[in-house]
Amino acid sequence: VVRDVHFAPVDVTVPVGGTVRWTFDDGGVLHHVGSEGEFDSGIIPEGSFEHTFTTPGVYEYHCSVHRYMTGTVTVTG
Ligand SMILES: [Cu+2]
Repeated sequence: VVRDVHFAPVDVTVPVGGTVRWTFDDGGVLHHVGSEGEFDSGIIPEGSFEHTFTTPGVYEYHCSVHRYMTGTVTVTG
């Protein structure tokens, strides 16, 4: 969930093939989730964004509107 200018939880772990959904629920405040070369939600005020992870690794992502908003997705093999 994207709320209070924060990702909650900040860090998640999923198996290969797992999908992570970010739900934008911050009263219309514009946010974004993106990981260079991996995924990019665009800047949106509400709704949700999903990405399916097909390669193991640790993916750091951030909100380009609020650079201090960061999180990680760990994908286990
Ligand atoms: Cu943001």
